[in-house]
Amino acid sequence: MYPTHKQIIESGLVFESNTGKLRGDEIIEVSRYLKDLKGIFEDETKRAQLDQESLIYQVQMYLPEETGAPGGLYFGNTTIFPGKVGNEYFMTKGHFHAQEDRTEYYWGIRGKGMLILMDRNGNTWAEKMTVGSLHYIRPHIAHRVANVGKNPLVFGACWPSDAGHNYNDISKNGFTARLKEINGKPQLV
Ligand code: S6P
Ligand code: ZN
Repeated sequence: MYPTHKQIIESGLVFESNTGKLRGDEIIEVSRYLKDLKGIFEDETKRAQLDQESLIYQVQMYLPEETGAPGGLYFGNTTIFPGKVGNEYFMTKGHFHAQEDRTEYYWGIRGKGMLILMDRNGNTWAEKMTVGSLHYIRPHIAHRVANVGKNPLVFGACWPSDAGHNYNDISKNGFTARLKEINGKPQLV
């Protein structure tokens, strides 16, 4: 309902700063299980052998504008559970934005992660994600996050309502480097 003049109201939305959880009537939730991540990890044989019903990550989103509307902002969080497929950490699918010049903020809320970034020239690098770290994702940069810790990783996200998602390029070609645990440490190889 649209507010009337001089009315004081509740926002109806809660962002729990310590857990990163969103609460409100219009929050959308998406869960990604191992069965949804075919072709994402290097060792597809290993992925197929593991329990397909394992929950790998969950996303909460608040999408107050119509998809594709210019000028709006979307807000969300992602929780990635700890684990690996072989020596590759559990991670999000990763994407470019469909409108590739659209940018995004990520920030660390809980746990330890790595934001993996790739440009159109095939350079891949990563930013360490920790509680309170802030990450600006520039135009034309593919992004995915891996949990490199022993506890769930939670991070927040804010992106334009006309960004959209291009998952195709990543599912076809992947990133040009993979984040693996080597000698007990995360390394891009
Ligand atoms: C949307 C934003 C996040 C991701 C989420 C899951 O632009 O980057 O909300 O959607 O972290 O990752 P993915 O790659 O499966 O969409
Ligand atoms: Zn994005």
